[in-house]
Amino acid sequence: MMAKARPDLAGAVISDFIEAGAHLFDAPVDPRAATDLLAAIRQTRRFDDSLFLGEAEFDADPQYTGVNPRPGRNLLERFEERLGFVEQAPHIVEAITALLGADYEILNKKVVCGVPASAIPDWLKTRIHGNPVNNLGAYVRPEHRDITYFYGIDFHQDLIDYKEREADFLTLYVYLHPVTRADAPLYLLEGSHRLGGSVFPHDLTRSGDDAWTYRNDPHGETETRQRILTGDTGFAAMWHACTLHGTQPDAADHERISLRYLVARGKDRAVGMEAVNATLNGPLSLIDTRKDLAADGSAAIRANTVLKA
Ligand SMILES: O=C(O)CCC(=O)C(=O)O
Repeated sequence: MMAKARPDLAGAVISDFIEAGAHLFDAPVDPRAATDLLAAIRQTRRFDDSLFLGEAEFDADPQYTGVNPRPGRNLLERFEERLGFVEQAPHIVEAITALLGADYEILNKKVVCGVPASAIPDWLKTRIHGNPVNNLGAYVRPEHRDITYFYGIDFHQDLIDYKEREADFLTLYVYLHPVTRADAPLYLLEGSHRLGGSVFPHDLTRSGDDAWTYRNDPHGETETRQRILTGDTGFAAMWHACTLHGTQPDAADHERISLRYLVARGKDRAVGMEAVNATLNGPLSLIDTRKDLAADGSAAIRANTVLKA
């Protein structure tokens, strides 16, 4: 049996989820394997303006939905046998098991790219300026939609994609190269999960250098601390489905490439997550999760809080 990464990692993970709604791993996943995977991902395309449709091409038939990776069009399907450095890493397995039980299931996994400003055509920059969710899938050539591309995304909960589902899952995020302040690091609002599910966009007011007051009417308000997730190759973090997080547009001149997993409990009772969820003062699921979109899936609200972070 392999040694535990840290004494009582399981206990630390559960108490971190109760307190902060997130756990940042002390130990990375294997940096060499991460670097090798990154090189293989970079071989598959140029991360520049060749990713995108032309303006006239886009306008001829705008498609705002169904533009994310899906079974049969997901780059990670090609690299399945290389993912053991994450999926079988003893500390990752131990931490997820503590929260979700031994029969946990990967709901979804994909490569996420923070696209640098230099790669985005001018016509597209003008269109997306100030939008809260700049998932660029709509503008990406269909053959490249096996990755999710972001140019920043406002503070949101990952519950946003799961109407009427209980917050019984977590997100695991892994950096495949060093991520500095300039590489669109994740911004996480510690403790924001405590107010449970909340409709996007969220009611956040800056209350200090790293602090935000967050309201989830009628469930109350809480003070949260902003944590910027910079990290080295193989840095890993995971958070609750109700934890607010977001990214600013990528200010570096190169892309940020990460792995994003959603992991849910199986059929067993998930003792750790139940203990976490018992501490929340708000709904565990939502009928509607967002009110920022028009009927065709395009942005109907132009406002963005994470840009003020
Ligand atoms: O990687 C990013 O830029 C944003 C990712 C994110 O917030 C998400 O996938 O939920």
